[in-house]
Formats: sequence, C-alpha cells, structure tokens
Amino acid sequence: MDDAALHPLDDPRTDPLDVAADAARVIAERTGVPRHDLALVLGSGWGGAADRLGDVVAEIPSHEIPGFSAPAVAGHGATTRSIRLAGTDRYALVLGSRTHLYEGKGVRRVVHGVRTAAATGARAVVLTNGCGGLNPDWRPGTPVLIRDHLNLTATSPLEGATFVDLTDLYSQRLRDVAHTVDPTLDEGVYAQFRGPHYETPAEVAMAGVMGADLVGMSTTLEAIAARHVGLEVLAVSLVTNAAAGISPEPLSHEEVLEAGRAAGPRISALLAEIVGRI
Ligand code: 8IG
Repeated sequence: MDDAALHPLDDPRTDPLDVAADAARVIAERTGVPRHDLALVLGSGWGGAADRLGDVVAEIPSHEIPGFSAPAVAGHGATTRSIRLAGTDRYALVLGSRTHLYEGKGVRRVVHGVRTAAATGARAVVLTNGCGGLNPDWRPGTPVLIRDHLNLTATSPLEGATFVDLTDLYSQRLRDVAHTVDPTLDEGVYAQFRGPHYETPAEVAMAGVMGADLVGMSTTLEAIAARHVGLEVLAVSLVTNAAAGISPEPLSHEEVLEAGRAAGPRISALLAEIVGRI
C-alpha cells in the first residue's frame, strides 16, 4: 500500500492533534494572525451570520488547510476566514463549513475544525447548526440555545481511555451571555442522529421521550472534542423545520435553506452581539 496517498487523519499512527497543529500553523501563515481568540462553526442556515462580526482579514479555501475536506452539501460554505472583531484587537476564526459524520470520512475529520481552532489559540467555540424542532411553538427560523445533548451516533471523537467530564459541556457562563443579549432565547436538548436521512416520526417521538427538544446531524461530537481540548462551548441551533411527525408538512432541504435565508438578519445580529461579549 502507498502510505503517501493516505490522508493524514486516516492514518491510525497519526495523532489528530498533530494535524490540528499543522493546520493552525498554515492558518497563522496565510492570515498573518498569530493567535485567534475564539472560533465559530457555521451550520446550515448560518452562512451569512458571521458577516457583521467585523473586518475580514483573510479568507482561505478550507481544503487548502491541512486535514480539511471539500464540503459535500450545496449551501454549506467552504472557506475559513479570520475576522478582526469590530472595535477590538481580538480575532475570530470562522469555519464556514463542517464535515458531517454521514459523509463516512470518519469522526476525526468531523472534529478537526474544533481541534484546529484550539490549536490557533482559541479559548471558546460557538457551534451553530440547522436542525429540526420538537416544540411546535418554534417556527422555522427560531434560534435556540443548546443546553445539553444526547449523542445518538454510537461513536466518540476521543480515542483510547480518554475520560472527559461533560457536566456543563454547554457553558452556563456563555448561555448567560447569550441571554443578556436576548432574554427571550429558549434552550433545549439536542439529539444528534447520524443521518443523512431525516428521522421517522417514531424516531422523533423516541427522542422526545428521551428528553430531546432538537434533532440534527452535527454538533455533539464537535462539542465533546472541543471540551477535550479545553474550549468553552456555546452552541446555537436554528430550527429550520418541525421534526418529522411534529407538523403535517414533509421535510425538504429547500425548506431548510429558505428558513436560513429568512432568519438571516436576526441571527447575524444575535451572533455579533454574543461574540462581542464573550
Ligand atoms: I436543517 O429535522 C435539519 N437538520 N436529524 N433532523 C435531523 N437533522 C436535521 C433536521 C431534522 N433538519
């Protein structure tokens, strides 16, 4: 076998944190920013939401950074930006796309972005996603803070005997910051399914019995990896559709994109104000 052709994260002899350190070095070189202070991961519907954070210092096609893959889904951006936060000398690293578990590239790729964020110096990460909602009061386009999660993927980003405490995984301090910006923000428990299919109505009902308020295909593995490398985690879901069986309407990817477009101005302002206070 030709080892040179193996992706660095697919080689079991490689430490994924070394690949993240390589990625961070390339980001520092290409952006001219030696240290980033925090990172954001933009999910479905959040594509424009970082546009009000400040001035874009540099924009890099993500696949040019070690360990990153080209995105699989239309509507998921594919650049990594360094943004100088308005009125400060602090820098945010904005990852415009993520690798999903359902792509089948392995869980190391899924969490490479948050590991890279930590390696650039970030102390906190804001994970965003689009998801289905179980609460019928959450109209498409409603942002909801993640308070806790159910990882239903049957996997972990951690390898070996790495026992990480996940009490307060979704930082109470950062949720309090978000609530000072918008006291009306609801909170919920996010259940991650592997996807890429949406749930059946029975699976949504099961998730509800288990305590879920939100169903999606991302975020929990990234949050676990983020905690492992010492990042403080804030996660915000955009409810882009009622979960299967909650409303009589069938689910569509087009509906997801449209809810994101409609919610754009509100979630951009929300994100800018939260990030400004972290
Ligand atoms: I956007 O209803 C979006 N992503 N699992 N279920 C799951 N993922 C989603 C959904 C949904 N909507």
